[in-house]
Amino acid sequence: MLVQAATEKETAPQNRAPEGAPGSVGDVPHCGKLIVLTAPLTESIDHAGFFIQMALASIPKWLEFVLNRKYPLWREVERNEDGSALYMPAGVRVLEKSLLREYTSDEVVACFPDDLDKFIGPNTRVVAVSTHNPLGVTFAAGVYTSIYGSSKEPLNSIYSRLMFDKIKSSPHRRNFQVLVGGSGGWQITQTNAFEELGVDCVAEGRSESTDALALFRKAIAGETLPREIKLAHPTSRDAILFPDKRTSFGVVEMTTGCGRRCQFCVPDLNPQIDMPKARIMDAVRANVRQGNKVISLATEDMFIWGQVRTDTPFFFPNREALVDLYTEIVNTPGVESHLVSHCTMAPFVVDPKLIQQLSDVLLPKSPIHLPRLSSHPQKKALVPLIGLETGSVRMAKQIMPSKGVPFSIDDWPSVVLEGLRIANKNNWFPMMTLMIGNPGESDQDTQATLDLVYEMDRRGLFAFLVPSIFTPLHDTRMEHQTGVTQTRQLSPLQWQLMMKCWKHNLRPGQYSWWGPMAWRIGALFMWLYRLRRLNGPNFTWPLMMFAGVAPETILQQMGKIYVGKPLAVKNRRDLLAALRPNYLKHLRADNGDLPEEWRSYQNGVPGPKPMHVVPSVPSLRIMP
Ligand code: B12
Ligand code: SF4
Repeated sequence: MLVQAATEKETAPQNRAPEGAPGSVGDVPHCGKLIVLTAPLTESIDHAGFFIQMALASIPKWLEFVLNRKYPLWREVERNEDGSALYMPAGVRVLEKSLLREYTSDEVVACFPDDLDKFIGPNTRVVAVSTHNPLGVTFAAGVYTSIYGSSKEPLNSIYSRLMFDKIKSSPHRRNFQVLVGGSGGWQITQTNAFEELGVDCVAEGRSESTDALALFRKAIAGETLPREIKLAHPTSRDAILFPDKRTSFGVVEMTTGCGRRCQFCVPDLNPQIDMPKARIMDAVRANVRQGNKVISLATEDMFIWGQVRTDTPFFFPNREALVDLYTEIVNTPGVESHLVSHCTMAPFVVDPKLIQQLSDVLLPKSPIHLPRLSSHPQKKALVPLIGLETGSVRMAKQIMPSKGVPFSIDDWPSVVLEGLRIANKNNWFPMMTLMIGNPGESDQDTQATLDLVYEMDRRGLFAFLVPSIFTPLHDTRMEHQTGVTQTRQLSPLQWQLMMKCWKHNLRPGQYSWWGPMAWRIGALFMWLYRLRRLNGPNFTWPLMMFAGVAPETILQQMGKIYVGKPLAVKNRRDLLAALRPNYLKHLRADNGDLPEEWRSYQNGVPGPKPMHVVPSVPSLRIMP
């Protein structure tokens, strides 16, 4: 029966492995598991922090030696006794949990790409791949490989292809179907890489859905699958599944969706949901039980948690709930470190006390040390990912009109600078992404962003600025728009913005005499050797500025670069004073800077300022 199953795809219509035909490699060697789950190695590794994965997504093959030198063990992963993966990206773990509602643990396995041969056998009917960024065509990933290399492929893509080749060349390939899901599946659809990678179906959406289970049933039955399928996103908190197995970097979902509605954003298309604290904590404990020492909550904006579908707009953070959640996480026995993931800038301005209290809780468990920047006794720092995207109000209005709510997008540069001031004061040094070459971007827009970056420098503020070229992401409100598509198309100003960001990023390293010098000489050498041909003439002067061949003012006088002009910036008090009256009641008195009208709006009733006011606190809600 097993031999038959191995040779005749059409004779395996069962939903499960046939009776008495164990799918476990432990029971019958080479039999294979019915469903094998995997993810590219570069997306599964669980050490050295988030940054290694981001680097793997952004650098070309020929620069792999840099990573190898810094992290010689980065390819080493840990396995369970049966050879399955000890950790996997959260997406694989949720899919696994979803499948275990219908299949037994003998029928489903999650393994690293190197171990696929151990688990794929004659009984295998589905190999399901979860991927974040398989072909490197997303923002910030493609751009750096095209700046530095002849190939446009980041390492992540190279390792993904190795994994797909392995699946494709399996001797059992004709018995199983290859399903791909996860946030990067669209890259395969958009580049029509089905044949090349040997993929039968790309599923977009969540694995909790009944459609997902139906898809697996179909695949196991050997039925032809659609090339592309959409899977529904749960609309309630209870419908979200939480894995009870270890995830890479201890990723546990905190929220889905966002609510700020940026036009280019994928996750914002999902419903805004904040997960129940009890279930987050179960997943945290499960991770620790299985040896994870690091936890990270997956979210688009950590500050909306605890304020979704309450009487208060989500952009006024629920301070008590957040501090309570993070306190419990970092105090969970076994949690040695915690990494913050994504958030937005406006909450720093809205509630600086929240930032201060979170710093008290989170800094001691942060694995990130920035000795030149941090005022923490152990030089610890928090590095959340925040989208800055543009300093041009005109452009921001087009692509992200609600990015800074409750503040008007007209005040976006001030929100960024004031938020960053509060962040830095509390030892938060965000990694901020910028998009260059947005559709319709003019030189004035690029100059406005340069003004903002120069103003950061002038004010001694620091964020790691990560510029990328605009990438129209699938299904977003901007998917049919094109901006700059290749680095050679970048204008001198756009190149200058790119290089100015990296020059700014070198600032913490400028304290040693040799650091910046080595970097700059290296940059000049690279330009001579390779980059001037690759990136064209518009790259030359921005690179000279980066390398510091002459002071920027001289380069400006020579007409080679643009030096940002000083910005008139609103401080927190001015920003609050410009808020819509109906938002005032959500401000917290202990942060200070309150506008005159605040007290009269405390009860939601606009009116004259009362003579005698009893201090009141806005309604608070702590998550159950
Ligand atoms: C945590 C995180 C990271 C972490 C850890 C990643 C990891 N390997 O675990 C770090 C910081 C390292 C990271 C890095 C990057 N990230 Co990231 N990351 C996230 C984040 C916040 C959460 C991901 C997560 O675990 N979610 C929870 C799980 C449960 O969701 P999921 O993976 O989507 O899985 C669900 C479904 O997709 C589906 N599913 C998953 N797999 C499969 C498989 C099958 C067969 C099926 C049917 C269904 C299915 O079911 C799951 C739930 O039911 C997301 C945003 C988000 N909210 O998704 C961004 C996000 C995925 N990242 C993104 C990007 C761009 C990157 C980088 C390229 C950034 C960069 N330039 O460096 C790198 C790439 C790293 C790499 N190795 O390739 C983008 C992806 C955009 C895209 N693909 O087009 C996102 C969406 C952020 C954004 N705002 O746009 N990231
Ligand atoms: S703030 Fe970030 S997550 Fe939210 S919609 Fe904008 S880009 Fe998306």
